[in-house]
Amino acid sequence: MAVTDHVDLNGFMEGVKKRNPHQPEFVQAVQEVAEDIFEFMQDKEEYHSQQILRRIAEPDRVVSFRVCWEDDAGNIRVQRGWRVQNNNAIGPYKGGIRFHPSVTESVLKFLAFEQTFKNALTGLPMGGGKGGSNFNPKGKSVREIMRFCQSFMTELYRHIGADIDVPAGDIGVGGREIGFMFGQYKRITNNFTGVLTGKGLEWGGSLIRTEATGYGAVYFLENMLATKGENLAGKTAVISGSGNVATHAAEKIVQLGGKVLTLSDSGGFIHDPDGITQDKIDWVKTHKTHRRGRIEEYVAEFPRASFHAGKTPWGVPCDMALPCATQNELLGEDAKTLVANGCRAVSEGANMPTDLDGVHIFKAAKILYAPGKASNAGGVAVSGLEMSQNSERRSWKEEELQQMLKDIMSGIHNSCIRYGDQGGGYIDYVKGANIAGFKKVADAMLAFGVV
Ligand code: NDP
Ligand code: 2IT
Repeated sequence: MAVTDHVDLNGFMEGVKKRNPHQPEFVQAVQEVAEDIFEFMQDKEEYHSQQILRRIAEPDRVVSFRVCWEDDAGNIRVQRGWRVQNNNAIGPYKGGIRFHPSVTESVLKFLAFEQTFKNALTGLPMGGGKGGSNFNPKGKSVREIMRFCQSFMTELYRHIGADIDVPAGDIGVGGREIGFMFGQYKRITNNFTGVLTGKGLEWGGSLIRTEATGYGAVYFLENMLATKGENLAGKTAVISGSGNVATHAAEKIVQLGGKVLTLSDSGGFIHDPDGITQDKIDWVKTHKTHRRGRIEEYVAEFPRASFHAGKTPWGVPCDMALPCATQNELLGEDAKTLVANGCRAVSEGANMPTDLDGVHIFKAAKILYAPGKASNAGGVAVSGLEMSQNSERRSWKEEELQQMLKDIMSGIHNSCIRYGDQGGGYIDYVKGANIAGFKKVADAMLAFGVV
């Protein structure tokens, strides 16, 4: 017998809370996983005695650094940057970079923890990491963003590498920011290597990386509906967000014959009863990305739509919901409303958009509910394919990549069924994703001994 007896779930979570004070998002993410893993581990002594979950819930390292930059008016600004390297048991650390004023160490630790399971689910050899800064890109000029990215990379470069840690984009970080960061990395190191993903097609990027997260979330939704003998045709969808993930999820739903009713941003949501068609999605993409506009301006362009300031879209009756903005944007009350209104499927494009109450409500209602670590894994999966292409120094064709993305999403769906099938036609996708992701990482860690 080990020196200490096994703690139960409550005892384990008490320890996590004590060791991570004032980090509610991190504690929430660990709790959601631990609820399933403790059940799974009941008869698996080795995972207990080797303290595997305890070790995964303690990042390998958290690097925190100062980022100084000069704004257009000549003021010196000071931001905080981080890289959380959670676990590299199955491959180099891999995960996005987020620039948003809400970024804290807790947010990045939860994201890096989630990423560890998500990346394992893809079947590709990638560990889990996440980085970012509390820098707010809103209202900044392109030159200010460039100076910030360069300063951020001036510290980050020493912690990353194609076989060490490979960052990518996330909220507030798209192709432009990846370009500025890659340029600075190359300038400092003189090394042209696949150290970031989400790169431009001319300089080592992969086709369909931009679309992959949103498309993948819809492929996962399709897989879930197929278990009920259904498809997307004629079904209504409510989507939050209007960034990379939301607009590409909307695009794929429209392509597959569904009708998208809403999009949102931090100012509120728009409801278009006629459906947000491809030309309207194109308008939103240009408006949000290139003009850096607000979603409320949609109603001036498409007057049959309405704007609902300060609100989330979950009260709009729908068949399917796709939260694609940010964490904890869909609360217990929203989950109740969606279920009461007849929503049958939820596919998370964002990371941890549903709070713990909401997760429990979706599970109790036994609807088709996919957690982000399963349904939004298409983005990082194509990032993994970008890494492979960089290593091989070649580029695959679009059709090949599309097929690989579809195959990876249905592989994740199969893993969820394998560990989450509760019988009676109900699949607990949260449990399935947690156990399948955990098992792969845990078994690798067992092989390495106590490190
Ligand atoms: P973008 O920056 O492209 O878009 C983010 C969208 O979410 C914007 O519409 C933004 O509105 C909205 N948003 C951000 N923060 C908040 C907030 N606090 N409250 C309300 N709305 C908010 O980011 P992505 O589309 O890339 O990311 C969206 C989600 O998807 C995130 O959870 C991310 O972690 C996740 N994800 C992204 C992947 C990727 O490949 N990009 C991969 C897997 C997951 P506003 O314009 O007002 O800020
Ligand atoms: O949350 C995520 O999976 C991402 N932001 C994408 C990470 C990646 O490395 O492509």
